[in-house]
Amino acid sequence: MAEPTPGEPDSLRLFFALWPDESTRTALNHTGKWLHKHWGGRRMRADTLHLTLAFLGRTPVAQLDALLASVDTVQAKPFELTLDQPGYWKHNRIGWLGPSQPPPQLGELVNTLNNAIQLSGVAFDARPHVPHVTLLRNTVGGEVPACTPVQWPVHDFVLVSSRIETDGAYYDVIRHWLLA
Ligand code: 2AM
Repeated sequence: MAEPTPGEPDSLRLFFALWPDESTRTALNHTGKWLHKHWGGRRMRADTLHLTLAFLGRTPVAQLDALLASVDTVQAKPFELTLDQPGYWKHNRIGWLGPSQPPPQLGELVNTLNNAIQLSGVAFDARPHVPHVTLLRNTVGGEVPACTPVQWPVHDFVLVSSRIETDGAYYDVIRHWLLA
């Protein structure tokens, strides 16, 4: 089990995500600029763009080894994700891009991951998964414009630790798993 290190936090704010390759990141960022012209708000920094698979929230560092070992058993194949649907949530003023037709492999990956997290003993509130990449915060939304789809070849997923700073969120990728 991981021992707490003096000066290090004893818990981390964690989530699992699809993390874009450079060309997908560039395309997502381009779409973010375009959507910002329509809807305004605050654009997400390009280096933060991702699609959350499972959100754990504050997790004791002492449980990290068990979590990693359990997720090491996840088996899933690479797949192609088409993000073609801009959307807006009024309750949190988020503007996002998602798949109008999520591929079955995405749902299977989320389910397998949820099971692995639960088996690891980490307390976890699995909510229904709505696949989306947040592009804008504090946006007013509006008419949904027709969008050039972003093609995302998904080959891996990652575990991310997030720090909330005054100027936004900063993400550290702790580990990545290949889909094969
Ligand atoms: P959001 O972009 O829609 O806000 C890091 O905060 C990531 O975890 C973001 O993708 C965020 O989604 C997601 N997230 C934050 N809180 C969450 C929660 N309670 N349930 C599910 N996902 C959450």
